[in-house]
Formats: sequence, structure tokens, C-alpha cells
Amino acid sequence: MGKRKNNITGLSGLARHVFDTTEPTSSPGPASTLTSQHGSATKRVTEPTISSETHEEHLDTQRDSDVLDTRPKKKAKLQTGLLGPGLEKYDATGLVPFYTDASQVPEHLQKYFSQRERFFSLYSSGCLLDEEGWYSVTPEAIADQIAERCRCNVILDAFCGVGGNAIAFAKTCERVIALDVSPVRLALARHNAALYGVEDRIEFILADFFSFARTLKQRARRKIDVVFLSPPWGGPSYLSATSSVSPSKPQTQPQLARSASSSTPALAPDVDNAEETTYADYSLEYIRPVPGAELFKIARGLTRNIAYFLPRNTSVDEISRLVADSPNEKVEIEEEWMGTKLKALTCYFGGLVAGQEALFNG
Ligand code: MGP
Repeated sequence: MGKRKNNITGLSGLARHVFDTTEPTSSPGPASTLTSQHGSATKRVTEPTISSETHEEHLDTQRDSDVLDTRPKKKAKLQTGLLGPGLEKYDATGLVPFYTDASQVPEHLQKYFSQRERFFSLYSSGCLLDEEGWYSVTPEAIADQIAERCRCNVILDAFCGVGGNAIAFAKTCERVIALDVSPVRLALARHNAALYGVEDRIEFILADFFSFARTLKQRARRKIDVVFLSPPWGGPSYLSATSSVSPSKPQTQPQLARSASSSTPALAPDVDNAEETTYADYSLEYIRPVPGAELFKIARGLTRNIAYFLPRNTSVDEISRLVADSPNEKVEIEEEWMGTKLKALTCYFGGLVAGQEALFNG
């Protein structure tokens, strides 16, 4: 990936977070091992604005509990579930395989299985992932970092998947609304949240973000402080995605220089990684189910405060153009590193940007 400029209009800076990952399957270090060129965002915990009456019965959506209740033969599995006594109603054991050994894992998922404890430090206690979850879940240390930046009252996780981010948000936010269009993934997310003991802070809603956002705007009954967008990037081959918009071809060039922050954890030198394959820019057009700029616009209809989780090779020009209609607004791009590998970018907008906190309630 080429060097990312930070002098493009609308960009305030480039932060870099490095997580020590010398041991592929070891648990990520505690949050205190994170390093940043920027300080953490100010805490913004306000009084809850949601009353129990403002529930989704008015929304054009279906709660996951309705879905779970309709699943047949669930009770038979509850006795032997991974969650154990007391958590049977959240237990999704049997919906997907729980792999305990690499020999059980299909070839195409092997590289993800080897990172299982990076994804969920409690993996071995019984975390469950479906195929899409394996290749798209946010590693726990990164999810925790993003959640710290997004600390607020109510956060909407628009594409919750198997729950990696929602679980992290439950640690820093009063309330998490977690949406997904897949009843299976939603059940897995709730199962995983129960393993982490945070399921009661998350509302799992079977809904697509677009109809949910539309209904929410129409009813204006619920204030969302932050929207987190971690949409499908177009599958595991997103790095070489192509379309008529911007053809891409892998090329080789030196990897990006790493932050020299004094609190950066010591990393084992990785000679093999001195050069890494880089790819042409990823266009927001590749995002599914709607192009990324359109998705952003819908989210901004709910709040200015957006955290957008994007591929590491996303076009910085396109990111900066997202706020072209608000010329004084800055965007902050945070690089999420694990050891010597850049995993993804988190782009912060509105009051989530360091130095722009005044926009948070605006
Ligand atoms: P990756 O590049 O596919 O994995 O995804 P890895 O192991 O770095 O691959 P390698 O081939 O370079 O060794 C890196 C990270 O991006 C994953 O851990 C996920 O957090 C995230 N990610 C990957 N995909 C395909 C998606 C996606 O479609 N949507 C979202 N939201 N995140 C994704």
C-alpha cells in the first residue's frame, strides 16, 4: 500500500495502533498495550435517553427473540450447549460447528482459525463463528480500541455479524443496538455476547440497516449517538477487488514505516515482511449491499458521529470526499496494525475526531 497522505482536504490526521502479535494464536494484550499518536477520545457518557417504551415494536423490524423462538428443536440442544447452566436461552450451540482443532477446519478457513484467539480471547470457552464471521470479525484488541474511541450513550452497530464489535461496545457504551440481516449470525452474536457476560447491554435486532434507519428517522423516537459501519467489503478477496470504477492489480513496494511511539510494544523483527504485497486502492463502490458513499450518507442521516471500518487499501481521496459537503469538518483515519500487519482502517467522523469533540452533540 502506498504512503497515506494527510494533507488532503478534510483529513485531520492518521493515527496508528499497533498490537503485539508475535504469537499467532495467543490472546491479544490488554488495552494498555495499545499505542497511539493521538490521545484517546474524551469520555462521553450521558444519561440514557431510551425508555422501555421506545422499543422496536414501532420499527419496521423483527427482534431476534422472535426468530429464536421459532427455531425448532432448540431445547433438545440446550442441555449440552457451550454456554452452560443459566445461559441456555442464548445458547446457539449446533448452529455452526465449534472447531477445537485445525484438523476439523475446512482448508479455506484455516488461516482464520489460526487467529481465533485474536478474534475472541474467549474463543476456547465456546465462541461461535459462521463462515462470514471467520473472515470478517474484527480482532478483539482492535474492536476494544474502536469502542474506546466511540464511548457514548447509544451506539448502533449496523452490521453486527458474529458480535466482535458489539461486545466491545457493550464495555464502553450504555446501550448497543446490534443489527444483522442473518438470524443465524444474530444468534451467534448473542451467544458470544453471553460468553462475555454483556448480552444484557445489547439489543439484537434482525433488520437491515436501511429500513431500520428509515423507520428510525420517521419516528424520531430514539437518539443514536454513534453509528458504527463495518459492512461487507465484497468477500475475502476484497484486496484485489475490481470493477469498472477502478481496476486494480497487486504490486510490490516497501511496507509502510511503523510508528516510533515510545509505548509501542516490542515487536519481533520480521525480515520476511520487509516487503509486502500491496494492492491498488479499494474503492468505496465495492462495499455491499450499497456503495460505501451511499451507506455513509444514510448513517449521517442518524448522526454526524460515524466510525467506518474499511479495508487497509481504501482510497483516501474517497474517504475525504465523504465530507465534501461540510468543508470545515475533518476526518481521522486510524490504521489498525497487528504486529507487522496492517489489518484495516477505522475512519472517524463528526465528534469522534480528536479536536472536533464539540460536534458530538451537534
Ligand atoms: P484479511 O485481510 O482478509 O485477513 O482481513 P488477514 O488474515 O489479514 O489476511 P492476509 O491474507 O492478509 O493474511 C483483515 C481484517 O479485515 C479481518 O480480520 C477483519 O477484521 C476485516 N475484514 C475482512 N473482510 C473480508 C471484511 C469484510 O468483508 N467486512 C468487514 N467489516 N471486515 C472485514
